[in-house]
Amino acid sequence: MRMIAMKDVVEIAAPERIRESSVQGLIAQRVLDVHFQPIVALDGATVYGHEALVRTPPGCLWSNPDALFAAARAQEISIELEIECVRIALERWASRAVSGKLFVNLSASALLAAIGMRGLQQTLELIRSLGVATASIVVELTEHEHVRDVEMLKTATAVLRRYGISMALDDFGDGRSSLRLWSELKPEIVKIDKYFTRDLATSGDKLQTMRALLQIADTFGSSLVAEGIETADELRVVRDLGIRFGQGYYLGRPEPTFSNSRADAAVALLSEHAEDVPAPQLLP
Ligand SMILES: [Ca+2]
Repeated sequence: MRMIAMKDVVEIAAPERIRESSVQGLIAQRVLDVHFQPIVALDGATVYGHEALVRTPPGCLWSNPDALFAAARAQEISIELEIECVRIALERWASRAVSGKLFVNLSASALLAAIGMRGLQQTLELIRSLGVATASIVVELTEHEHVRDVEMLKTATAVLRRYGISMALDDFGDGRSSLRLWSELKPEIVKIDKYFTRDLATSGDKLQTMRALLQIADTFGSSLVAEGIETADELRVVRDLGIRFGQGYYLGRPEPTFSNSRADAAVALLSEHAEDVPAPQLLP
């Protein structure tokens, strides 16, 4: 007898859910899912971790995460949605027994809410019950340009670190700079916005910006992730600059499973010796 998988139940039920117009309803029905995109260590072409990215069910009113989060903001339920996404990510991660780091996204507001007394204990209990090591979790701080209370965020970061959880600044350079936050939080990781990766091979300005960011990272003890790597040229330049980690379609798309799905071409490129790669247009 064939067992009915949860996936089948969700698909059968989908026609009912396309009429769901409340984000709260989606959360209550537990129909949201996450996909995982690899973050690759560029020195050895190994998968360092995966970022969990929320996905809506087939036929949902909001077909992509941006639309879902816009609706959540309009319905004043953003924080609940963010925390639900972390819960789903932890459950999926634990059920697949993957090695490496799990990157989850949280805004400062959601993080502070989750750190609130009951919230943190509930989250820690969930992590413990799932058998996930807290040291494998990296919180990507989103929308950090809106942070007003840096001191409170520093306290929250200290609490997370006490449990072995690392911090990352997400999408750095998108919008107003959060350089002060970088200097105060000293996150283990800073993810550089894809704007700076795009056409990096042919943009002297972006190249100099990346070099400056590497110096800042060195000062504050952070490692960089170059986001949005989509071409061999971008990967080659990012690697040659000495940026430690990369993420983007060229290295692997978000997938429902963990396939260590780096493109063969990317692995081959990363295996080359840097000195063998001519890149004369990059020289100052
Ligand atoms: Ca992110």
